[in-house]
Amino acid sequence: MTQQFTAVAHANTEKWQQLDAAHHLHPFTNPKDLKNKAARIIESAQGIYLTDSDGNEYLDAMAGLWCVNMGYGRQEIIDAVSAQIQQLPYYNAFFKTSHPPAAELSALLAEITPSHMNHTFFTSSGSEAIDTAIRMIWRYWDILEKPEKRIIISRKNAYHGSTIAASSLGGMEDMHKQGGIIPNIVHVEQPYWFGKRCETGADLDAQEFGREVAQSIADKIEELGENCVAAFIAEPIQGAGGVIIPPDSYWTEVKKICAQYEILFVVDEVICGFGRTGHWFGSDLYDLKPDLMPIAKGLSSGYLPIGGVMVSDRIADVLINQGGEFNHGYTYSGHPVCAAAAIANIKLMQAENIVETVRETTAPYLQKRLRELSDHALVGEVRGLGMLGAIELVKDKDNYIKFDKKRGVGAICRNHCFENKLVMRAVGDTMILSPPLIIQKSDIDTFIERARKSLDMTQQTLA
Ligand code: PXG
Repeated sequence: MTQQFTAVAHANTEKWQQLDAAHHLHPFTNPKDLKNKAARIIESAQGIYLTDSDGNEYLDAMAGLWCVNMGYGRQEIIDAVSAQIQQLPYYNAFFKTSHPPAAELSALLAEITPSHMNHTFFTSSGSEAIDTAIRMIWRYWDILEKPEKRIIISRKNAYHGSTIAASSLGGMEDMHKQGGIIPNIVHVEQPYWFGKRCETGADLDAQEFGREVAQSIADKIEELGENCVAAFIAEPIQGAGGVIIPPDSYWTEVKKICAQYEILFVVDEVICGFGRTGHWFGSDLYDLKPDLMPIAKGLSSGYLPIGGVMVSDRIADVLINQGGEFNHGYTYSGHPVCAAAAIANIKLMQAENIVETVRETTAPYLQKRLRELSDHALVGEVRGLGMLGAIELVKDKDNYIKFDKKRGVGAICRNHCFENKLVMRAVGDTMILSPPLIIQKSDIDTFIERARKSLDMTQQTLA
């Protein structure tokens, strides 16, 4: 029986892989590599586990792509989506119309986001939210008759999405190489202490480094001229950049700089929002008081595509009372079915007190167990906060020496993770994790066991 099942499963796997290889262009993938090595076909999922078309079960320590915060198969979200799609599958928010899900979700977001943020502009993704934020920033300064304020300062190695504007705003060089960047975007240093420590070989004080990197923002504003700078954008903790947790001194200093200069402060909460750090938003954790706050991913736990920009009262007042029409919007802004998924997701988070559970119970346990991996010969640093973590793989941990990038050590480790039924992502040689917020202590034990085994196998492969 089992043998028969496996044979059928394999036949299906091959069928999907062939169709996929013949017709599907994948995001951030070398298509030639994928042609030679067939895609893994994920067919179903429950809780924090994924099942592929051969029946293998993987612990998903990435929550999909940092988004399935409440886990897979949540009936409350499925039911809400199903009811809404029958009631009203689509209507728009243009031309002075609205619908109950968009109205209810915007009110719910006003309740859970920082108290000075009470308005949302809806989008279908994080990238669209970033584009919307850029257009809002420029609109804001135009309304205030300061059209020369155009430049947005972002950080190297930041990821803010893949549209032309969002990839420009991001600091990923490999993306910039393919098509350049739009004007009026500049990048400053990221607060990546471990990277700098390895790069310079110098014994670097983390707090001093945090202050220096923050100061580079002020220096850049001075260099460009305050009258030309429109905004500074940053994630509370850089996610796709490698889970970069700044030294405490960094945000203390950046907050002072943002208050000192006449610029808008945009906090990208696409990954850190909705409980990921053990707080509703990364802005709550660091008390950031953003002017604009792009959101997506965890807003609907990834069940349906929805994002948005939260707008502070100060900015909303200008846009609403002085601005006139904002010539911007998407067909699917506030899509009723996506909004229904987001409402059900947020209500589920509230009903299960998931943010408190993460903060007080499961995240401290994850972080404690994660740090046990520091004793491994390959591990140069373990860092983490809330349900975010990073494991730096290095050649010589005592002397802070990284591997040659060409060896692809992170990719080797990620492949061993798959063999051990674990999904972790590699950013260069940094293994990163962002599990569903519903992960239990026993699952965390399983994660650590599989992660250590994968590290051992990586070490053997490299020997
Ligand atoms: N801001 C941040 C901070 C993000 O992480 C976006 C904006 C764009 O969101 P959309 O919904 O347009 O993808 C993101 C997205 C990865 C990975 O491999 C990360 C993201 C997307 C895809 C892959 O870590 N983050």
